[in-house]
Amino acid sequence: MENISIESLIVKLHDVSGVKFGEYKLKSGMLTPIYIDLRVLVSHPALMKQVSSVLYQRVQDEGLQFDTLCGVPYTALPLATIICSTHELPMLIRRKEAKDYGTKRLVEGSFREGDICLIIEDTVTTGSSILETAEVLYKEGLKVTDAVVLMDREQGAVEMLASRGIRLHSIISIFKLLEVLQEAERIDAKTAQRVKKFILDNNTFGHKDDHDHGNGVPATKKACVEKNVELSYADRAELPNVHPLASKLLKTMEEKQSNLCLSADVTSSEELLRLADSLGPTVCMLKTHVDILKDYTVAFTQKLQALAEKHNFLIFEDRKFADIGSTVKHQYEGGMYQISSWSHIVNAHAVPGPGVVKGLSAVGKPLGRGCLLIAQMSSQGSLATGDYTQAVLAMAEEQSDFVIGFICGSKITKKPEFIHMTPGVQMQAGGDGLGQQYTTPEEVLYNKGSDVIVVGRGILEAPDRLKAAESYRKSGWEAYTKRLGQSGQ
Ligand code: 5BU
Repeated sequence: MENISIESLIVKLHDVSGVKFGEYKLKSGMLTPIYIDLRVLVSHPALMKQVSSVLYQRVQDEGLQFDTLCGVPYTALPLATIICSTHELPMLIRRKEAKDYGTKRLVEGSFREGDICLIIEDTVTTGSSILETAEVLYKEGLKVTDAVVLMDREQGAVEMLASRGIRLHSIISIFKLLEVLQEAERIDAKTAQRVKKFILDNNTFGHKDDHDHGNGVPATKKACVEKNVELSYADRAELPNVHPLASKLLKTMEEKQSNLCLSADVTSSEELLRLADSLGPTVCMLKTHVDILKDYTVAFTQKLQALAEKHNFLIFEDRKFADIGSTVKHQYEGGMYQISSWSHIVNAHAVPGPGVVKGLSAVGKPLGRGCLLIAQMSSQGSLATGDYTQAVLAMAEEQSDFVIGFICGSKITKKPEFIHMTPGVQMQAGGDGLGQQYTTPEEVLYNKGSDVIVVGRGILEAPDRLKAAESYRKSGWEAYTKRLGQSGQ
């Protein structure tokens, strides 16, 4: 099969006006600066074939299991037909209206009770059209576990569908689309920025189109989704798209009632181990800078791992990888520190481009490790702002099988699978004279919507470290519960 690059596909979709920029009115009456309408595809058979082929490729890459396949009417109907015809798969057709004569079936085709039906869609905004189709299928006794979509406008569909038990696999994110079209000089930076802002401002779980479908989802969770209410750490841990390591972290946070990560910036390994043992019970994560230790040994990492087991916290080596993929692979796996062998989480700068994540992922993914991308920094004059932060977000979304979240000052995405971690935290706002800027736990967790506070000197320089850690844990937890309470949980 011809190998189709997503980049060339995006440009072709723009060529045929499947994607347009300007000012358009949505069904809801809202004005949007981007309009995606893939109905035109039927007039471009070669492109239609390519779209069907990337959709099917995704189905295969994900190893999705299903008995039959259904396209959301009408645009995705011919796409599903091509896929099914090419690969000889049984298909179902969902009627939009039941015929008022004859059998009055809403779903045409043969199937058995309990069959799994995979949904194919061209574009999603909030996910309501996929849900509508799924509900018609449920009524016929079919099951829906997954949906594959070409274009995701990223306005809450993943979360909304996840809360109803459907995993959404999207091929082109809107941020990727903008990046490619800007690169191809189809749109200017201003247009890209305007669209990004629109998307971020409108990325909500709740939407006018998402009415009550009453499919047996617990009332509270449904209400959360529809009223744009935050999910708890425990709920997020159960989301179908969540990375196993992020899920483990979220569960640990809930269990230990701690969203505190200790930044154990000490230079003696013995002191670090003592800290890990005494403060371990109060933290969900312990962050290291292994290269500041004056006496590193392999035995140290073994002891640290044992303490992480004993006190149930994750280890995060704050290595900030920032080289080409091939080099970071070696830095992560080899050298004297062999970071991948003992650290659950590492972080990386996005400066080199997606290759840095690919390189790290090649080593870490098979080991079940995860990575945080540095989307913003706490230091004064940081260059990681604005468009850069948005590009980091897009990069994370592209490789969410390894990127579990971000280092950032505030929440940068509403996708609940991603973890937001914020350093530069002390009880009193201020700085350290070397550029570090401090914000309080309350500000970070309640106002800025981050998930984890990273505290170093606020604890390390306190007269009683355990007491200080406990007070950061408590104040972090209170800020989080206040935020949940505020949003109606
Ligand atoms: P502090 O003592 O709480 O200021 O330590 C903060 C830690 O977080 C320290 O290890 C930094 O290297 C780390 N850090 C940070 O402060 N700001 C950032 O943007 C990033 C990491 Br990324």
